[in-house]
Amino acid sequence: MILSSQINHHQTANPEKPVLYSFRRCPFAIRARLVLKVCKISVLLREIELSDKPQCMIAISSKATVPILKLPNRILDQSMDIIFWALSYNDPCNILDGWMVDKEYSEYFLDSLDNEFKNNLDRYKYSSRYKLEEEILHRNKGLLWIEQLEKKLKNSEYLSGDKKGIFDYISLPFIRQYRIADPDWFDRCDLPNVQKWLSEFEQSPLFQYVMKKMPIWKKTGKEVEF
Ligand SMILES: N[C@@H](CCC(=O)N[C@@H](CS)C(=O)NCC(=O)O)C(=O)O
Repeated sequence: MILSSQINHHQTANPEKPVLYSFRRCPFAIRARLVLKVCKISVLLREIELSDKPQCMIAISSKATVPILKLPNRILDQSMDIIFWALSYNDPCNILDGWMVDKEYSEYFLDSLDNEFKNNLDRYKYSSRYKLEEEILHRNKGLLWIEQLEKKLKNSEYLSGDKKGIFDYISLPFIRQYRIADPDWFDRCDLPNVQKWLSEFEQSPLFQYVMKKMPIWKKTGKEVEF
């Protein structure tokens, strides 16, 4: 539940505080909110609807996707730019450490997540638009990618090692979305480590916090101290 003291009427509050345009269910926005929270960076969150975007959001980034972080002197309109900016500002849990160990692998991981896996996820998730065979094809291609995570999680508790790090935070929201497409099927798959990893994450106070329902800024004029 949002406390009334956390809600500000826009234009009046903290003009220098970063403003985050966000959409609760968007996995790109979720990963940005997760890392901002881990980095203890406070922002004013403006919850949007994808079907009715605020003009001022489109004005600062014509591609108009969420998340967008408006800093006093810069606009960051890619989730990974927001994440790297946050980590360069404050990384109290050293979640970036794993990224630096093998940068080539890190970049491959990100690229295959954001392109190959996300592409298959969309074609699986929105399969009413595609044929049934296509749904299964893309579900299976996505599963192949998740099986690589399963192998990693056999050897270490998290994708980033013995504590949660950047690989976990950037991928968990997408694996969650994959599960949501057909939870019964996902829970029957032979993915015990991924299932445990995902379920622990969904129950964590951090995840509960970043998934709190927010008032729609355009409709209510209310932005939330996040
Ligand atoms: N590459 C972008 C992708 C962001 C993205 O595609 N967000 C979706 C929502 S999940 C969006 O805003 N889509 C625009 C729309 O549906 O109009 C990032 O990493 O931030």
